[in-house]
Amino acid sequence: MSRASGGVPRLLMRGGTSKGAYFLADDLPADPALRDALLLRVMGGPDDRQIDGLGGAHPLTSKVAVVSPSADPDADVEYLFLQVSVDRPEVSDRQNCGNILAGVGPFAVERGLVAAGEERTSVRIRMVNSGDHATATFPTPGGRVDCTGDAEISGVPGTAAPVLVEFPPGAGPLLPTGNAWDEIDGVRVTCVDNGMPTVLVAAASLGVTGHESPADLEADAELADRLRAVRLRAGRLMGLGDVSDATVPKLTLLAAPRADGAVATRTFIPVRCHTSIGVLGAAGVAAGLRVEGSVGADLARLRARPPPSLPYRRWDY
Ligand code: NQM
Repeated sequence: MSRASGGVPRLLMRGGTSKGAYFLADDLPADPALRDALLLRVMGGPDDRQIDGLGGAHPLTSKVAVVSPSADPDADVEYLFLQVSVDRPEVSDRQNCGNILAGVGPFAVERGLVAAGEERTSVRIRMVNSGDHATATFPTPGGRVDCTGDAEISGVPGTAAPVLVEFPPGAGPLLPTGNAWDEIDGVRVTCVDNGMPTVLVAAASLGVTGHESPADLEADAELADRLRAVRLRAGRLMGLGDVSDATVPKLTLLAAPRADGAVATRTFIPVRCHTSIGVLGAAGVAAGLRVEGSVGADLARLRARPPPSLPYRRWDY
């Protein structure tokens, strides 16, 4: 039997390559300290195995969405993303999450915040962490959410219903330092923010290929030290202040692709290495590579002319 989670209704859902617990804001304590204490208990932390909760013992499976009706004329619902630390008693709202975003629309229909259409439903979402907006469209045949479908993504076995997520241009600058590249500790980086503050680095400039497994990269202590130093300096350059305890910016190693795709990536989020890639992180890589002179532009196999909406629109599942 698990420790008490207060009988709070929640849905455990996969969004893209992540998994999390989705709550209605009204079902959680309004006081953030009480809410966070409850969420730590629900997810089972702090504990390396999250043995007594819903978390999957990795940051990618220890995520929470808090959803509520929106008073914003451009949104149907508000989505607050919370990262629940696995091994520390911490819950952070300092970043957004595009993967968990993919589940917000279906959740809003399931929990009665938005009425379903007969074939598909679009839900306009305000992302509380960043103030940005997104619209998610997904199948609702016969007015019910249907999670089955034939859409596939790397990193997830099987197939599921597609969720189309559209992002209008964000308010902030794409290049927070104002430069196509900066040099930190002798390493050239491109600092980009297309919904997720991310530092792009050529893997080779840190002495790795970028094709190592996430486990091998995580085990490289020298690499971890260099990444930490670069990230702390980049955080200040990006106007984020002291990021030593923050989960942003992320650090993405870039390499030429070995198979299909435009570029190979390995992203540190920021200590563990992502086993796939985040949605907003990928939008940052895609937009960053289009900046003339950016790090990685010479490694990527880019199409001559991108579709006009490429940086802001993508499918997620
Ligand atoms: O970049 C994990 C994930 C993410 C981020 C992380 C994400 C995004 O769930 O949009 O989804 O970077 O902490 O994959």
